[in-house]
Amino acid sequence: MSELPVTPQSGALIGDRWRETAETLEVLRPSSGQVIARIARCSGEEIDAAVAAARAAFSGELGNWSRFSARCRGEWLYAFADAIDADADNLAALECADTGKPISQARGDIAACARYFRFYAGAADKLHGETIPYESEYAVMTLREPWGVCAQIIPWNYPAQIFGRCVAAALAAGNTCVLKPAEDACLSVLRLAELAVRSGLPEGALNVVPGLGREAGALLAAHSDIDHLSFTGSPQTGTLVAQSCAEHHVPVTMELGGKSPQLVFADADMDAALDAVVRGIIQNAGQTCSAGSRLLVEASVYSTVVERLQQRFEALRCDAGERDPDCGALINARQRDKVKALIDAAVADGIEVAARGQLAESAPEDGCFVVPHLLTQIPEGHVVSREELFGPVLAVQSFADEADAIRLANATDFGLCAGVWTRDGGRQLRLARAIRSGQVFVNNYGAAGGVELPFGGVGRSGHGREKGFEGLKSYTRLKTVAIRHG
Ligand code: TXE
Repeated sequence: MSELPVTPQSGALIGDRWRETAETLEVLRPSSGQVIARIARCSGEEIDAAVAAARAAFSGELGNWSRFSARCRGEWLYAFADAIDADADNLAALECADTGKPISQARGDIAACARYFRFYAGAADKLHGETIPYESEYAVMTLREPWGVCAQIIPWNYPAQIFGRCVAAALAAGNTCVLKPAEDACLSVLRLAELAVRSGLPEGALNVVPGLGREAGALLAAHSDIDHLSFTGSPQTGTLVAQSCAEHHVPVTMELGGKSPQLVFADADMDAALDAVVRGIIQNAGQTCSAGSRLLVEASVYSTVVERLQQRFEALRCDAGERDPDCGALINARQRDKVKALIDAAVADGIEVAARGQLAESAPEDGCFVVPHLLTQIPEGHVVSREELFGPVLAVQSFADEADAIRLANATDFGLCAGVWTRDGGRQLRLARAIRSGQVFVNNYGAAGGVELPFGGVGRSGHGREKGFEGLKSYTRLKTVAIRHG
């Protein structure tokens, strides 16, 4: 297996320095289990220092970030996007080795990261308040102000993309950041932070504190000197983080995953729908918060759809990400064992494995692979149709009519995305309104990737919006100013 193209930083970025920690953590390549790097294991000392550096940079005591106008911030973000593009090969190779995802998907993630920086670069000087008509002797306006120090706790499934989503928006709005990447995959984030410093980001504007969730993550969430926290991860950890933030009345944005349905009606463009259904569950080996992990099919076309999907699933191959397979490895042995156990439990409950993909002959022996599974005969309310498995496992159910389709689509506590496949315009609108989720995609399931599109959930999928212009607004607070001029 190829070595890493560049050596990632093994410390924490605090101010403009990389600080080594007393202890470090091993980083494993998911496709082989081999150790590929060591990263910092931050403790209270580093978290305090990082928050202090971000605070000093925000208040103007450190660096000159606080003196940058919105236009200057945008200019820096544009320059940084160019630096990401120039280093795209290294970044993609790190992302592929660290997460196990196919190299073409890793390249797409790095391109998306650069797009976040360009989108928010252009948006930085277009964020403004409003004037509000009031009594004649008053002038009333709203101001959009940065929160201050923004903490960001991000997961391992899309490290570079989520870095772009959170950091670009927060910096564009004038905040400073302390980011805790996931211990399971953070090499691209460390490289991006290194490039940010080299691109002239003022000292303290971005601080990166790798470490364990229960140590570095918990300490950051409980810190009394952060002004906002954005979390992406599991609902369980999200609850703990939100509870810590509530202690200091710190506002939070929570992006907590999903159990998103794709609804296929008999009148759909079947080729397009089934292509998107397969892509929607195998992308990143199903470890995607917006994965279309439930397929709801109109009863009259159910058998045909299952048959056509069987052929597609059987043709899928898993291998090391560097070989650019259909499906890469899962992030670690824990996730692999969890997904396998859920499949075994489903089979024990009478659920049928209608088709499965295969491991390529070249796949390394000790990799964390789970081949794609197509599950049918699912009893209503079964865990595989309610809970996030976070693996390449598609649960198929049938529905009788539109009302039944809506009932099944909403039969989960999650509400992140939904795909609706029908040519009937009235039905498109009715379903878009009736489905309880943050995003509904009609006759596509790819638009979720657009950095311009606001993204976030309802219910157990979380709250608040990232991406798009809404994402920029969520990194500001609104102040009302009323001037009585007589
Ligand atoms: O997530 P965690 P895990 C879901 C997915 C997956 C499950 C478990 O279903 O199977 O979560 O994955 C940090 N205080 N998603 O255990 O724990 C941690 O270091 C503060 C969905 O990896 O939520 C990492 O940086 N922080 C998801 C981040 O939280 C803590 C993406 C996410 O880890 C912490 C990932 C604590 N006590 C998993 N404990 C999505 N929405 O896309 C951990 N962390």
